[in-house]
This record gives sequence, structure tokens and C-alpha cells, in this order.
Amino acid sequence: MCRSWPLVSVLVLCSLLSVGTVRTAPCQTCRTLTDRFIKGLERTANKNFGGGNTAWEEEKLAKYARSETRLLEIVEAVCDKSDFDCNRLLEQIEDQVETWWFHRQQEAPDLFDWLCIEELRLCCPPGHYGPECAECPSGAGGVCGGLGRCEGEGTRLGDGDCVCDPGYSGVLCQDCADGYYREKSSNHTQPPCSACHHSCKKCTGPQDNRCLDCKPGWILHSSKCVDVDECGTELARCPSNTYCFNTDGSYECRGCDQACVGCMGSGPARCKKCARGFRLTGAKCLDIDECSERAIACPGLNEACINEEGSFRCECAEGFIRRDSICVENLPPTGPEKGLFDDMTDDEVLVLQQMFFGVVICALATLAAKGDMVFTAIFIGGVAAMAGYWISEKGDRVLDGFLKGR
Ligand SMILES: [Ca+2]
Ligand SMILES: [Ca+2]
Repeated sequence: MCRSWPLVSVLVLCSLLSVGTVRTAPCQTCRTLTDRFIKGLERTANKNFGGGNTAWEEEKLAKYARSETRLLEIVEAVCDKSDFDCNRLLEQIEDQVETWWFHRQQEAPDLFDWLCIEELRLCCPPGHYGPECAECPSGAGGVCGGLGRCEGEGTRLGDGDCVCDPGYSGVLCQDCADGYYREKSSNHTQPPCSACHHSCKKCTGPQDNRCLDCKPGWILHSSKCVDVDECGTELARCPSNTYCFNTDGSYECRGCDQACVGCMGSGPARCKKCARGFRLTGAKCLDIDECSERAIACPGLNEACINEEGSFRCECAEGFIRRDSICVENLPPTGPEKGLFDDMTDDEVLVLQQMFFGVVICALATLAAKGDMVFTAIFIGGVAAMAGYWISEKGDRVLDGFLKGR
């Protein structure tokens, strides 16, 4: 992937990639890897080197349990072939896995803890986050009050801030978010937060008349939030050739009809001015039929006028096509022009070819003989004859084409 890039960017990109792979989701990769290693342990738990009687088998079994053979069997199945991240990590940590297998298994039986948290420092224990595995903020209900998650929890990443579930806010997710209210509760536990009416920012209940404060675009009126009509006030600023359309809690700027230049609403009856190609007819801006109104809408010869909304166009009449901006009669295409020898048969062509070469050979021989060298002339004539024969054999197609004028 990196190879086809210029060298400098290759180096930068490749180093970024290698750093990136170790930084982005390495804890998850390490977790997957160790999970699959444990599965491999389970899968090979009852295996041995095979054969022998029971006593001998038991001894062999004990040896197999810690053997390199078993380790290899497990490691081979740890990563799927297509899992790039897993295979890359496995390659980097081969030594550590071997160390754990032969020396640390007993004192640190949890491979994930030993490898991913302590050795590689890619993960943190539950409820911890960041490079030093700091404790996540916790409230009565656990991490983030049990109503959110701690950013980066379980990894060496994140800032540990609580990301609260919908409806909750605050450092420990202890408050109701905007648009939510705390339900009343009969017992002592903290009741959950529920959604207000969609117009309320703060409320005491779910109905529209239980609002304490309104969301933007609404105004409080005796505990109800009423939509602000932005279009009726100076609040809305719509671009030219659009009009203001009031909506619940907001407003939209919608495009004017194509018949308008500026408008107060939708359709051709709400235009401020008619657009070019339209004319005020009654209360509406309607299309002008140029074809019937203009004396000569399409002045070209053999042209037909076609009316369109807001304009018209000139097309060639039926049976005519436009060539160099003029409409000409559309005649059926004539066949390709005939070659000089098109009517000849193949035999006639062959005779012509032979005659042609005869002439060429004679000319060559005569030219040579002019130097008073008769033998040379004969020799050159013979060579020319042979060459002519050879060309006529090999170059049949070329000559055929040449003679047929192609
Ligand atoms: Ca509104
Ligand atoms: Ca028109």
C-alpha cells in the first residue's frame, strides 16, 4: 500500500500507520488476541502427544500441557488470516507470549492482565482510563453514576470524562439534561429522567403546559411554549428569490416559483415581479407563448418553434437535421465510396499483381544494364524477380488493399 508513494511521504505515512495501529484500538486487539488464546488453551486441554498406556499417557499429558508444541498449536489459531491488526500485534509480542507460557503462567494466570495491562500497557483494568490507568469518576451508582461511560475506560486512552446516557448530564451524570425532567418517586432511590414536550427546555412533566423554559424558536406563555413566527417579524432573513415559511420552532427559506423574480409565497400568484418569459395575466405570472405571439419566432429555414415554460426553442422541422446551424434535409446515408478496382474479381487482381511485378523487375534490370554490365543486369534482374515473387507472396494483403483502393 505504501510502496507506490513517493519515498518521503511513504516514510511519514508508514511511521504514522505503525504508531496509529499501536495507538488507535490496540487494547481491543490485545483483548481479542488473549481471549482467543484462552479459547485455544481450552481446546487443547485434553490433548497430549498421543499413544501409550494410561500411566505413560498421564506423564506425557503433563509434559504436553507446558510444551512448545501446545503453545504453537494455540498461537497458530489466535488470529484470523485476514485480521491485519491481530497478526501485526502477535508478531510484535511473540517473545512476551513465550515468556508468559514458560515462566509466568503460574504467578500471573490471567494472560490479559499480565500481557495487555502490565507488560504492553495497552489496556487498563475496568473503571480506569488513560496512560496511567487513573480511576474513572464514580458516583453512587458506579462509574459515572451508572448512567454513562467513562471516556477511554479500560484502555490507555481517553480523558476520563463521563459520556452520559441520553437524558442525563453533569460530571457524574447526576442531572437531567435539557429537555428532560426528574420523575417523582415514592421510594428513596433517585428516579430517572424523562423527556419533556419537544418545545420545552426545562419542565416539570411531559405535557406541553408543564414547561419552565423553552427551546430556541419558542416563547413561554403561561407554562406553554408557543412557536415564534419568525416570518412575521424581522427575525427571518431569507436570500433573494426565496420566501419565508414559518415552521414549529423554526422557519425555512423556500425557493420562489420559476415565474417570479422575488415572491411572498409559493406559486406564480405570489410573485413580486414576473420573470423573463412570463407575463402577469390576472393575478398570476404565466408563460408567454412566443411561438404564437411573435411574427417570426424561428427565422431559420425549415425550423419549427416549440414553446417552453419561460422560453421557447427552435428545432429543425421533421425530416430535417441541423448541420452547421442550418436545417438540411435528412437523406439516408450513402454507402462508402468505391475503390478503383472494387468491381474486379480476385483472379483479375492476381493477374494485375503479376503484371505489376513484371514491370518492376524489367525496369530494375534495364537500369542495371545501362552500366554496360550485362551479367550484373541479369543478376539484379533475377534478384528483383525473386524479391518481387517474395513480396507478392508475403505482401498479398497489403497489395490487395492497395489495388482495391483501401
Ligand atoms: Ca417558527
Ligand atoms: Ca414560453
